[in-house]
Amino acid sequence: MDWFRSRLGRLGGRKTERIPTSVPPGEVVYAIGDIHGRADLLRTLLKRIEADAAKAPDLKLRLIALGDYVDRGSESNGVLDILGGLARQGGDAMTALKGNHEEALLGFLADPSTGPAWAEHGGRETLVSYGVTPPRGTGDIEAWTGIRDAFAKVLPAEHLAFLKSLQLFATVGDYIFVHAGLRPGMPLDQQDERDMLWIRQEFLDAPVWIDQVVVHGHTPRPEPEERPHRIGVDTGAYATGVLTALRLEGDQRSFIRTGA
Ligand SMILES: [Mn+2]
Repeated sequence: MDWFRSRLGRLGGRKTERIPTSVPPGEVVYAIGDIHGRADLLRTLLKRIEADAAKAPDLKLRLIALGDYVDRGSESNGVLDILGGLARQGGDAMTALKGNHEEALLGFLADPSTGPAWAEHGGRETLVSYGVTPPRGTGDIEAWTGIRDAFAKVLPAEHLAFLKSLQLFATVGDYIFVHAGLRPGMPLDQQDERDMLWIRQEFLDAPVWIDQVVVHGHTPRPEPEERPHRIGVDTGAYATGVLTALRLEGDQRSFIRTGA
């Protein structure tokens, strides 16, 4: 892929400079990183966001959740309750994006043969949070069909409606919000859903190729990661206890987080 990289380098040309980026005047945006079943941290972070927003009551508030709400942590049920409620109340003030783990949950509802793989990547904890006990080991397809049916029965209609409402990306001012990232070298309208939910290194290491900055989750880091073309907000909440939100106002950026 050397030809591709060198071409991107020519297109980019601004490897270290920060692109001038801002959100529209009069708005404050909070973009929340990967929650992964940590309803406790989400509640704490939302309180901190509420306190921060109260300092500037005239600004129009926008919340953007960057996906991966479920799996791994023990309270996926609780997380979908909170976010679904915000989405129903919030109108255009609340944007919830789709992560690869929401895709996996919806995939399991459609096709129970995906159960063992999903369970192994954190879906087991999601099922348990809804009171459904998955088979030991991989189990057989009949067992997983039974689990799918049991899960579909207990999953609240509001949770399912929320999961089906998730967007792939959002733009505000000079920022693009997406769960995993974008395929380097491609304009936004030619991006593929699979890349937006799954891409890692090719995006993370890419030079600048568009005039916007991508705000994303998906790849956990000990600290939020600010690069010329992207800002990574996933601080591995389910394992670290640190859930992070990026705050944007005018051309200013800062971070709000749980934990120390
Ligand atoms: Mn992810």
